[in-house]
Amino acid sequence: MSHFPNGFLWGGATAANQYEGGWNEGGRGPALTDVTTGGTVDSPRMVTWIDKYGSPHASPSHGFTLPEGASYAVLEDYYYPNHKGTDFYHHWKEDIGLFAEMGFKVFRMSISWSRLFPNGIEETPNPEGVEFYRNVFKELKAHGIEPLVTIWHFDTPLYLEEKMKGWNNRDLIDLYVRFAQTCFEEYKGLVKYWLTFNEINNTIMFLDMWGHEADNEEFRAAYQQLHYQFVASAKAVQVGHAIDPENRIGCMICGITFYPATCDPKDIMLNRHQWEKNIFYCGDVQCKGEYPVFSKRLWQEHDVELDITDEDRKILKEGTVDYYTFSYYMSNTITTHDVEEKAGGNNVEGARNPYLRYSDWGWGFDPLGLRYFLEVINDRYHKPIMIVENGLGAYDIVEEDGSIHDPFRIDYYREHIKEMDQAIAEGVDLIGYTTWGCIDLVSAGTGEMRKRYGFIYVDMDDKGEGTMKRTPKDSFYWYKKVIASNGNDL
Ligand code: P53
Repeated sequence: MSHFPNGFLWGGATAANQYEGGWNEGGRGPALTDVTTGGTVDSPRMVTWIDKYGSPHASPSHGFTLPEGASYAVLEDYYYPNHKGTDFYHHWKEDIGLFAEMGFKVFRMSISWSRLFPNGIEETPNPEGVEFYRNVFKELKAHGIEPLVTIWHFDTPLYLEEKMKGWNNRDLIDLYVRFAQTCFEEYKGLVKYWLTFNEINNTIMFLDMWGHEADNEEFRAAYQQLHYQFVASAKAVQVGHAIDPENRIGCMICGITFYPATCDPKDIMLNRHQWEKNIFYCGDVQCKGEYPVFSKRLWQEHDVELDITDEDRKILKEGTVDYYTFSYYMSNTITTHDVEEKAGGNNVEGARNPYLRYSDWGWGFDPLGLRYFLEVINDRYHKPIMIVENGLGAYDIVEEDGSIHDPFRIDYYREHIKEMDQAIAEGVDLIGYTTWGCIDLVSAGTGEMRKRYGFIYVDMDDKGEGTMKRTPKDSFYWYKKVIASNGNDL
């Protein structure tokens, strides 16, 4: 018998910027993801813009800052995969029907900020946008599916990025809170589970990657942006609870399990500090309501002097989250020694782990690492936990008869679910599981379509061509069985 409790929230996860499309329909304004091109595993996504003399440019999106006087632009010679996503905007009824067929108890999605507030600064929301999500939530409810809504998933309105310096600006706090408050008010009674910021720790964790060495100034900016997001998140928690005490509002951390490559004490220490910087720093503030002691060391490393007020500290204290959620795809192995073989892959650091298999995008298959992460987080916070992303990005082949066989994906899930089961048996308070990209969508890291995660195939390629037809893969029927048996039939 499995150990999944009755009422365990099985489901799938998506994000507006990668799935919804309809980027210029229904009164929606643009977001940064709408001026970001597609890339591949080894060529970066680009941000497109025009300088003050009107000349067009494309720059690697990672670590990009818009020069003075320049503006973001959609340029003719480029393709922007997020414009269409996989078109949830026009397929939501059909897609929700398919999720219901799999037996989903919960569906994770995000609300596009610029669909409700096209420039982010409006006093009142765009009614067409408000209505779109209301219909979606009603449809989910009609199928007995609980919506789990991410308020911010990588898509700050472009206007705020361009004209207000994005999250470098303290004013973003109030604009975000207005957006969040609108969501809580409009969808009261329809949505109960909320997440304030997707993978909030990426700001620090990925700063120093892809051959980019961030300097102190960038680290200072990143810690400051994070602080404003923490305050915005904590305020949103308070507002959300005041509007409806039934609301359950969580944090969302990019969960990577870090291992030391050797038993050299220097590696052990580096690994501990890696967990603190990349994983605990954000979780501690959002779950415990104050900066952990080790923050001092992290700030000193980069001469950070935080703009933080007494009022901020009070808000953080009074706006702790109700539950902890995280994404989990892989572990990383790190060391102070020269690395013989690098892990490679996008969004991956450190050494290749000889005990693991790797995906085509270089992500290490490590189900036990998921249990490790669950145990650590359960011990640290004593709050309910949800895994809100997990999955395997892989190439799918459509057979001549139109079927898609994805045994590798089924294996991936089976092994991770076994470890979840074991964690629950040990007492970990795991309440839900939403697999990433339960229907194929655009990759965040590379902008590709061919990196597919779905139980449902979408006919759409990297150039944006295809019919958008939805087809269940073998994993669709497998996951349906898993849910129906509450994790017994794997
Ligand atoms: P893609 C890096 C490492 C782990 C998770 O990623 C990450 C990232 C950022 O790319 O992001 C989350 O699409 C994120 C989703 C994203 C998913 O992981 O690059 O919350 O938006 O799609 C998978 O394969």
